[in-house]
Amino acid sequence: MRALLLSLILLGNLQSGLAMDHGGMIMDEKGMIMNANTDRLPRDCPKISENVDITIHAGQKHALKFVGKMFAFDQQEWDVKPCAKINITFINDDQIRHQLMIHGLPGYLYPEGMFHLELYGEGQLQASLIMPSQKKTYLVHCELPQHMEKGMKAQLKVDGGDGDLPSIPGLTKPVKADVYPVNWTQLTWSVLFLSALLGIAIPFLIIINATGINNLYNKMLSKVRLKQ
Ligand SMILES: [Cu+2]
Repeated sequence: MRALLLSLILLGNLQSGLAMDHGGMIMDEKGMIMNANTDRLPRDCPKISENVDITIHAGQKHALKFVGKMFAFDQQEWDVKPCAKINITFINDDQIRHQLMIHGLPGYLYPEGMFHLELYGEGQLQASLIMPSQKKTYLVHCELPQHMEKGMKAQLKVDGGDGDLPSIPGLTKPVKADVYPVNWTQLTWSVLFLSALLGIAIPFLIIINATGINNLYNKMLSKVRLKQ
């Protein structure tokens, strides 16, 4: 019984310490890699044209430069040659979960046309993929709820791409821009009127007071001079 218990504990420890491979998916306690491809060539590629090392950071601090955004990658666009092998180092700078997903890849190499990296918190992982030769723009994003909408969206171009995707922070305009309408009530009109009134009155009051103080100072000065 004790031996059985020991072997169960040992097996549990082994499993938690090792990455598990489920088909195209490799996962451990820190993250997941799905559909990585280091050597299978796309049908339209006779050979790998170039090896590109790309480091991609994900996190809230990378969104600070974009107004109204909360999450972002540190870069929003990459351009590679047809049939390039991309070696990605994905770094999550946040304590929360982030993904790096590339969509629109050929399904015979990447099931559901997708390459997917995921980190459950701060950390990093590495994986490669080989791009087809077609001149195309691929969507790169984090699919967690509201992460793409809040800025975690980018594009990967092969051979200059076949256009730009909308709503890439700092790069392209949204299809439908956000609008923030004001609900004009009596209260908002009153606040606006009062603010305008104060804006006009305060500089006048400062000028009048400054003249008054100046006059008083001059009077005192002349009295002192007279006494002398
Ligand atoms: Cu995310």
